[in-house]
Amino acid sequence: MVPARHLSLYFVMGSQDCAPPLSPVDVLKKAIAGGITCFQFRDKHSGLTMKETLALGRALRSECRQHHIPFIVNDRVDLALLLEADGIHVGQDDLPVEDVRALTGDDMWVGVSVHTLQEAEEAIASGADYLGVGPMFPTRSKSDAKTPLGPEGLAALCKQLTRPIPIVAIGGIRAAHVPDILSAGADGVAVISAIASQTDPEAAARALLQTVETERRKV
Ligand code: 3NM
Repeated sequence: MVPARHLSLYFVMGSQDCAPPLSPVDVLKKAIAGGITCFQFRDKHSGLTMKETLALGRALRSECRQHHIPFIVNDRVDLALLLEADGIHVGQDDLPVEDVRALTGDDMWVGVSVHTLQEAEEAIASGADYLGVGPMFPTRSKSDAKTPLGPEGLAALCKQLTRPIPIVAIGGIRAAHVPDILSAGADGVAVISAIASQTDPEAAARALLQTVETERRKV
């Protein structure tokens, strides 16, 4: 299992999420300065070649290593291995958790995206280390996002889970949503645009983290 504290402010990003003048490395540096607790490299439909993706991954990985931020790779076991990632995150249409583990061994965390209670139970049974539950709200960062669950849907899912597991909520999340999401049962929030699309990603990350920490004391 992933220690829940790493999920407090989970930043997801790839080159498709950043706009000039800031490069993905610039954005990550600022997000780290603002206090993110985990980073997921998710380069999708960005137009980068595999070689370029690997080079970018290496640069981002190096930033995370320098600052002791867990580095997770989205979908791709090959990239996760090459980048010596701390974890890999898979969706419902990606490799099953057991097959990911057969390739990565037991040391790499495996996170799974789920949208329903059944998917969550299956992911737990297959040995997932944490769940990403979403989308919470409408999002422009994922073209095939499902119907938003809202904090109510998340609360219902968390309440019915038969075994506990660290949970991070994702999808359209802004600082104002954090109280409802944490009281619904999530350990933290995962965001793309609430940090990557902001003119000041560092300030955006800092404000999000502060809200998570303030709410955590109340829950
Ligand atoms: N996964 P933003 S929603 C990567 O529902 C991702 O599983 C989702 O981006 C899911 O914070 C999403 O900009 C996009 O809304 C999150």
